[in-house]
Amino acid sequence: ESTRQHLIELLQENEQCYISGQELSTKLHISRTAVWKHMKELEKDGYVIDAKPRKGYKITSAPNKMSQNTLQWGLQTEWLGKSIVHKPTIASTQTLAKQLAATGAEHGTIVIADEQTAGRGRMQRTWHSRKGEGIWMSLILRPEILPNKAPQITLLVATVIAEVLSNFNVKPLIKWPNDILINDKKVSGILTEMQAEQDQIEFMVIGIGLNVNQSKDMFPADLKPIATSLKIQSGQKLDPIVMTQQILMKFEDVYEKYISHGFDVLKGNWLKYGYKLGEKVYIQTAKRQWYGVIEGIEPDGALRIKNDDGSVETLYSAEIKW
Ligand code: BTX
Repeated sequence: ESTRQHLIELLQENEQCYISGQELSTKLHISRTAVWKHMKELEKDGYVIDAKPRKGYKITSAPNKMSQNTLQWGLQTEWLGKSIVHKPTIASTQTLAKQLAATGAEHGTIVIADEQTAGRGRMQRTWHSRKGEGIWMSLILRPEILPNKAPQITLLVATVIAEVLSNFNVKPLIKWPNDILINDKKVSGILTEMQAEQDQIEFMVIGIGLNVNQSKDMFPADLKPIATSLKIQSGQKLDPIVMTQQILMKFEDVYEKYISHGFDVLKGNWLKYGYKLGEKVYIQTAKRQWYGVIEGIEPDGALRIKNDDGSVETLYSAEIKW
């Protein structure tokens, strides 16, 4: 951990009061002049620092430019986001996160970018992710669950995003398994990838794309009819840093509940946001295609379908025509 990182952490712990140059110097093992120099550097980055003679230093505001430091400033989590890799521009956060995970990145590491030049969706589809318009991030997890339970984590992420969005006066719905819609348009997509052995997950990388501040005309023509942003839907411009922090804090909380109690405790939350519950949809699997009514999800996260002949079946993966 760098001195600067440590300095920011100390200042954050003492957010309400001043911390003396002497104390910082002792804790960081650097001279008081070096402390002062670091403060000047922080100011250059947009931190507003209140320095009082005989009292010390206090940060009064963090810059609103996304960085590892600004994301960690005010992020109240135990393990999620303790390690953050932020890139102004990148091909895909997902690709970098997978590389980092394969070379030992710790559980809870986050890769986030202002812009992706080759953002990906499922099945080689592209994810439009322009500079500063949304949240483009990938979370590295090493859950101690069986690989066949991994899809539950996608559902968990979807409920977390839906819950955070619902704080902004909008009605998000989860289109099973991995999209979040508002007013029938996609505001967020989740991409789950993993590396596993038969009975053990080595790592999962969860990609989250969330449209935050686009206005209608900012989407390319092919996306205009199907995509939306939180700004369009809520009428407010939102701070991607704060939104990211809210998602991470909520995620850590819900993830821990999930790990200790299983998916069943989250089922009710998912059902609050389920898209087209009780409606008939067209379902395609590798073997057949048919119309069925979405009844809900099972305690393990599988989709529960009721067929015309009254029979009920559960699906773990399927393409659905909504
Ligand atoms: P998906 O395959 O379900 O959805 C991809 C489809 O969504 C595209 O084919 C297009 O029709 C539409 N689409 C593309 N961009 C957008 C957008 N910005 N808003 C709304 N609709 C769009 C969903 O895949 C999973 C997407 C995950 C994206 C994250 S971002 C961080 C991480 N890095 C990365 O490369 N991907 C993930």
